[in-house]
Amino acid sequence: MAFELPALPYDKAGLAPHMSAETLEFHHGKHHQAYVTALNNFVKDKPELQGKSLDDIVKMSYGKPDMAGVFNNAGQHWNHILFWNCMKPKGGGAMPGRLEQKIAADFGGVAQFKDAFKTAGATQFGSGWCWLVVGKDGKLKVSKTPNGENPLAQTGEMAILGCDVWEHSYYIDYRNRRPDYLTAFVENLVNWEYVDSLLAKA
Ligand code: MN3
Repeated sequence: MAFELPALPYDKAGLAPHMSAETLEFHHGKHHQAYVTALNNFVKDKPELQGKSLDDIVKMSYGKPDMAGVFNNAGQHWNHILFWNCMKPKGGGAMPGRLEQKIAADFGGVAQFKDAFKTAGATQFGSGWCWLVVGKDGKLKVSKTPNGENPLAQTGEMAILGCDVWEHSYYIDYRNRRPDYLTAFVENLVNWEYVDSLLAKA
């Protein structure tokens, strides 16, 4: 069965003014769609990928030079599915209590976590992602990855929040001001209830 571009869980204009309908039109409708199309073309030509889940393809193609094209597109499909679900109209604001307590325990406070997350995104050189991850030791941590890589591929750990810092995610709305985009993401876009639901599953 072919992979499909998931519908956005909100209206294209629903994240404005922090993320415009034009950004979502290109980012979801063009960029994410292109990853899905390319992934399906690889799967069609590679019997060993057929019938595999997206998680399996991400893990089995990571770090293999002959599977680089497969990995880049599978990784980006995985990353964007999380990213769209991690945002909502009128996002940001207060976190559910369980999530806030866990973040306070592992980072020393919500403000410290937000600083660490934004710094990871701002210092990722070139294209990539920043993450809030449930580590193997059960503690939350922040990380960053280049291009289409993600914690699932690198360590098998579960990301419960991801922010795209490829230029296509912010250049229409923020031009070169990646830190401003990261602040808007954390303060006005994140769906903390969704992040909390992933923490509960981890
Ligand atoms: Mn993107």
